[in-house]
Amino acid sequence: MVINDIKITRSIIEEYYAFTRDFLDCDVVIVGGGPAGMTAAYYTAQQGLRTVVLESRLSPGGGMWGGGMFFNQIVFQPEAGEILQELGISYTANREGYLVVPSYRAVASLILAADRAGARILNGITAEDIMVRENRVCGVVINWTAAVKLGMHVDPLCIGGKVVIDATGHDAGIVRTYLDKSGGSLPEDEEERIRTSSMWAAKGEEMVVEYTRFITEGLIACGMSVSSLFNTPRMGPIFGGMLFSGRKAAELALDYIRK
Ligand code: 48F
Repeated sequence: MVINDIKITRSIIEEYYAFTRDFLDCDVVIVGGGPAGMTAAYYTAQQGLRTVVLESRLSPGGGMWGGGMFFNQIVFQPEAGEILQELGISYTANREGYLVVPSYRAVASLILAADRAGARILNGITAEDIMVRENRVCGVVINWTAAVKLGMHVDPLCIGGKVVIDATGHDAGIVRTYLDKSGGSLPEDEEERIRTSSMWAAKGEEMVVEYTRFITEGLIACGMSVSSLFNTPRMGPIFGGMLFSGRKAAELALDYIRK
């Protein structure tokens, strides 16, 4: 074959257009491609929901690349084995009783699982705002991360979804935008909120799943964004809670959409 530069360019543009066109108005928009968002994407896509993951960086994976303090091993509690197997993430059970996976394998396998389930992953794109109709979150406003970072004056586009999942990690950027704009507050009594966010992995892992929930109509928080919003204890470098939270977010989205 004689390689043709123009055909290469046309292939990229046409494929990207085809890749995104049918997902501009989809079932589930997941903002953030870390472990929680990718797990949610796997489960919603696998159930046949049209799912888009928006990731502001070039590489999805979020905080999973770095393991603990750059030691690139990801630790899961044994209860996460069932999800790891379903996602096709092979692991070693170590003598401490934990499941361990090199971070690059964990991230690569998660991305592949979500992709094979049918999720569309759009990287290098930042969700910078939300769309709300009749008190229901129904999509996000997006722009190229490069344009956002350079402060370029470029108008954004948008992606509509029946459910938006905030899986943005510590930022909880989508929920905070919603709270800022609506003047709303989190759906919990003050008393119920945990006031400490210091390290306590067992409690943190439990609470991140318990507090994975709808913040308002059409908007779910999952993963580290839940911990950040509800000040739950830090779980540090254990990741099972992120997978369980992502799976719970997917189940909530499925119930909501099927009602
Ligand atoms: O931070 P991140 O990995 O969140 P997570 O999936 O998992 C948390 C763990 O990695 C770790 C932990 C484990 O115990 O504590 O921290 O909840 O992934 C969040 C992703 O969202 C992207 C960000 O680049 C990262 O990859 N992101 C954040 N804000 C936006 C966004 C945005 N506005 N638009 C698009 N992507």
